[in-house]
Amino acid sequence: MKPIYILNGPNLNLLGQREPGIYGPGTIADLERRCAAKGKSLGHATVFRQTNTEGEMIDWIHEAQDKASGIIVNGAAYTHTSVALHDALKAVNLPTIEVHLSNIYKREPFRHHSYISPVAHGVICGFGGAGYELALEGLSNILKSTGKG
Ligand code: CA2
Repeated sequence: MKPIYILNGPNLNLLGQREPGIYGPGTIADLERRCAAKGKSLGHATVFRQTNTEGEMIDWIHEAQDKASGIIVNGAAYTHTSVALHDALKAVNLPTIEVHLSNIYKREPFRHHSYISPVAHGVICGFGGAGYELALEGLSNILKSTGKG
């Protein structure tokens, strides 16, 4: 079975260093470990990556087309700006769950629009790192119900 790709956008490498009130105390390495453990418990390998560049994120989505069973994506600020991210996710047509640590609808109005949501199966936000585990459960159920997991 192909792994689930978990792709994280800009500045998420700073988790645990600043703004713990918004994003929680955990680091990106903690998040990666949590995802690997949750994935394993559900029978899925995970590939966890973070980038500060839009093009790299798009290259990883293209790579996922052949190498992944599904995608969990926290596009970070690109969520609110990137038509390119929207187009890439639409093109690869893999089951995709959008995740945000914070509740983007409780924050500034510029965070209320997502270019990812229209091409995602579902969206989870406001649960901190637990949202990634919920996304893994949801994606695992989708893959099992479609005979791909
Ligand atoms: O809540 C989320 O997961 C976000 O995707 C995080 C993005 C933000 O632009 C989105 O609106 C919501 C920002 C990630 C920046 O992460 C930081 C972590 C620690 C310190 C500073 C930034």
